[in-house]
Amino acid sequence: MHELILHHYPTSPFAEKARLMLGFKQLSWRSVMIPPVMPKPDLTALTGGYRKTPVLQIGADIYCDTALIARRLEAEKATPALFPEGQEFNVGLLSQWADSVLFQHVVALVFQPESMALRFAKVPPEFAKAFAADRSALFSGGSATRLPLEQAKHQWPALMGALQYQLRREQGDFLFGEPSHADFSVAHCLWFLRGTPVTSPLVDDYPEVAAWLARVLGFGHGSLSEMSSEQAIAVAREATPAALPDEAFVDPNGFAAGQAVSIAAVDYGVDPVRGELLHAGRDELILRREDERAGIVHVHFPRLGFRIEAR
Ligand SMILES: N[C@@H](CCC(=O)N[C@@H](CS)C(=O)NCC(=O)O)C(=O)O
Repeated sequence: MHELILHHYPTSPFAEKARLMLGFKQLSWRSVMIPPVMPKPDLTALTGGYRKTPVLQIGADIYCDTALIARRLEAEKATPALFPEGQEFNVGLLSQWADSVLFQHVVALVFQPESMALRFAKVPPEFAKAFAADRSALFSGGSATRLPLEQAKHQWPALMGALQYQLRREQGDFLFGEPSHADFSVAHCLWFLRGTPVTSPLVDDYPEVAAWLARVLGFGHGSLSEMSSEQAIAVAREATPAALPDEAFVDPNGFAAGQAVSIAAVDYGVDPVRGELLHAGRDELILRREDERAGIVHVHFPRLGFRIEAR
């Protein structure tokens, strides 16, 4: 059995979502620190070009995007469930809304000048400059657009009001009563806002939401120990990728198993990953690639939000 290895950095909200899901399931994992900006040569040796944070590695299998990481953690340890029975559709929809719509609002709010001045108060000015250039490159070529700050501020009461209303009505302490992937998808966005006193009132002014957030953050991060990025690459090189899922290959656009393709996110961070398409299941795509440092790896992507192109 291979260890769970999370490639991440402390201030990443999507990484916080993954860390909290690991904590919720009380899993043990290895923590590999990655740079918050490009280049990330040790990460892309594993992913083949995907640069977003976080990435989960299990031996020679590399999982991109927290929507897929959530499913992989569920397969690793079924209980407590991230997708409670009967709530799978609601949980999936709310998570998708949080990771796109809610997150887009949060990015506009966090990146406002007063909040960034505090966030970057202790970093060298060169880093702040490199960070701004990196994030503008991150958004180039994708479908995601930046929400203007005024619009994000204007819409915020409607988003938080809806959350507050849902929490008041639900029997239980979480968005759908019992905890689910949806709680972690909303929580990481609000955790990000808590980063400075400029944006924290956007959460703390809503008492039911703040109390719920404390419960979600209370799951913690599970038990972790550090690993270097070189060690993680060695783990991949020495491992054999897991057997493919026992599920029909479905591709409505006519891509076939074994075809040379590239797979990329659609919204932002659209760097393509090239390889051989091994699997196209209902929710997951798997690409085989060979890397001179990491050896043969299988890179896994969610179907939703990613596209396949012929090479
Ligand atoms: N849909 C992705 C979004 C991940 C994402 O946007 N992560 C941010 C950090 S929170 C990122 O990659 N920023 C650029 C970087 O870390 O290089 C997921 O669910 O994992």
